Amino acid sequence: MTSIQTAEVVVTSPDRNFVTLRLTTEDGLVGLGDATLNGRELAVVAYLREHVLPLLIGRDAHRIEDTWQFLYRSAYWRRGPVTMAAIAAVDVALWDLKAQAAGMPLYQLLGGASRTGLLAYGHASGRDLPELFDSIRDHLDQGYQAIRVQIGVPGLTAVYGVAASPRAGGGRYDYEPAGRGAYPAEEDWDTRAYLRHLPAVFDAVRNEFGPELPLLHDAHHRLTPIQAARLGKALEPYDLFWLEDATPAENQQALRLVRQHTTTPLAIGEVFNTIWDYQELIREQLIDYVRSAVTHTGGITHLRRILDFAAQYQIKSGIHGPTDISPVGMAAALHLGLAIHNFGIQEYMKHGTRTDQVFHQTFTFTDGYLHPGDQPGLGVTLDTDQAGQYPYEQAYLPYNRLTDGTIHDW
Ligand code: EZ4
Ligand code: CO
Repeated sequence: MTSIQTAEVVVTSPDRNFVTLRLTTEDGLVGLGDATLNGRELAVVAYLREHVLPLLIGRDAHRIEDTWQFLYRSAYWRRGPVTMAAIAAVDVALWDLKAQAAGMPLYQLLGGASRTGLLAYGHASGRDLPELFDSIRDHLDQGYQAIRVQIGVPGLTAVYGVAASPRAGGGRYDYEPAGRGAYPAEEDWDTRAYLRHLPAVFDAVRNEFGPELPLLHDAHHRLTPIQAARLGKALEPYDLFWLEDATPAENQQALRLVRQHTTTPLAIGEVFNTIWDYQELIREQLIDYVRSAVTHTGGITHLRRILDFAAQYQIKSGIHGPTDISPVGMAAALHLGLAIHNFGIQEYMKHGTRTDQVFHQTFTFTDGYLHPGDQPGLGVTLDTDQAGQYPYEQAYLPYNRLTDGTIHDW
């Protein structure tokens, strides 16, 4: 038995807000877990500080499964992003500790490497085609070998995933950080305009960059099932790696209709948080990729369970990895992705330089492939002095209105 000695939550905002759980054991090891829930960060902080951390002191750090079940079942109130992000942080910190105690990189405890590296995709975007092409070239120059494509829609002023200015610091398209301020930014949306525009964009991208480059697209929950079916069908000639979040999937049966109409591969799940959210999607093979983050889905223990279930149906991983996943959450995704058999692709955006000063990482990105590195544990350390220099800042995700003013999914 190795007991947990201290448990604390560190909130820091170097380039955006991050919530990190930091556990220490009696033998002096430090384990980290990511608990960042974009735009609702302090809810998870309170859940951890008020309800979870007091339960951890004195527990055996090596009983990961038992601790997971204890936190999930003893709360009585199950599931939900806040609960599952809090459990995820504890779970990942315990895996970090166990792997450090074993003197091995975490992926070794998950079964060892199933591949040499993890294919990553980056986010290219532009307000129009010339900007988009520049962004794709910029990503190819950085080594990316798979690219998500998002573009402005004529007549709309702001569209999800499209950089407001073509080039932010260091070649990073910095549209992701939630807008800092006391009220969310408003964006506009017109589904018919989007559906008219997008196939021509993919036609142009294929003509410019050829047939081989894996291309992805995120519809960000905006379409009805019949609209999603139409888009998937229209994009078939352009051989997408996946179409993501074509329609909101609280209603899992809605995907049956989309599936019947298109062979474009489908990815879903970044807003999901348990295996139950995927039950019909996986069992009926309605999707091709699981988008859950380690950070939002109960940690390595629970996401592995989902991915093992998915493997029985030839469904692969596409673990969520935007910049609102901290380097701790990203490292956890990389160890898991390296170990499982049904790895698909890993989303990866570089964090800003201040974030890299707060979180020291050992994972690498070389020629389009990520690797978690071979340090014992997760391979990420938190510089608490640096973290202390960037206090929490209130920030909200944007929201969306149709042209007649109706609030829409964003
Ligand atoms: O908008 O993580 O595929 N990636 C995404 C992300 C989400 C943000 C929300 O916090 O859709 O960029
Ligand atoms: Co997405």
